Amino acid sequence: VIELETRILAKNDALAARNRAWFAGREMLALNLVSSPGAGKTTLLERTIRDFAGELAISVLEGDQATDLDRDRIRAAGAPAIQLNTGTGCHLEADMVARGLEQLRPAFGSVLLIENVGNLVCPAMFDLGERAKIVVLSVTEGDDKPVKYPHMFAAAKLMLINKIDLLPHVDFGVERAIDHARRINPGIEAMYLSARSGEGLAAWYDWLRHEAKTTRSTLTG
Ligand SMILES: Nc1nc2c(ncn2[C@@H]2O[C@H](COP(=O)(O)OP(=O)(O)OP(=O)(O)O)[C@@H](O)[C@H]2O)c(=O)[nH]1
Ligand SMILES: [Mg+2]
Repeated sequence: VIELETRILAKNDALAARNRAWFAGREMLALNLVSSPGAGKTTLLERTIRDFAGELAISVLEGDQATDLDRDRIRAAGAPAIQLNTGTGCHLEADMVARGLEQLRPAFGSVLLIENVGNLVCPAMFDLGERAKIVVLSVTEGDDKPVKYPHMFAAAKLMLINKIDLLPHVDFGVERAIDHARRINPGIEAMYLSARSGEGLAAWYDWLRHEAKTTRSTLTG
């Protein structure tokens, strides 16, 4: 079993490297959004797409076991989107992303946001060729999640704590969650926001703008 797993991961890594080179050739920023089901990935994407209309060209690959529901939400928010259904699979793999890109045909210099299957475990192990993983943790899930699911928080560059509008109703310590995440990954960046109320979104938008800009300046020297 271990031998097979190692081979699957090695094959995926090779295909992810190909995606990464493809993004670099097109001066594209690609980000991989991961979280447990329902943390608010699609809601955050919808809002981000609407707020960046006319500023950044954003397109989306949507990963779900079943349905086109999230793809339709993203299209309604104004961005091109392709749905990838994994069936019994619990995560996206690099070859699915490559096939999705053939249909999506994202523009040169654009931003690709990949919403992974809702799952705090498996997507941590699969590189898709993205610049960074962004883990969304909502306040209804408990502030202990970073230490209980360490691989995901170790793999992420940024943690977005979502649904802070619900903080009065739950026992969630924002500082505690950040502490827990930094125990696993001392360098992880952290922000808290509400995709519903809009509170805290400005910091996320500045981060996204900065990443998009550095993608292009790194590549153009
Ligand atoms: N109160 C509150 N609800 C939110 C917020 N963000 C998302 N939600 C709600 O949380 C639920 C799940 O949101 P989605 O955006 O579908 O979550 P998701 O992570 O895309 O879910 P999957 O794709 O199934 O993994 C929906 O009912 C959203 O309206 C928020 O900031 N505050
Ligand atoms: Mg979703």
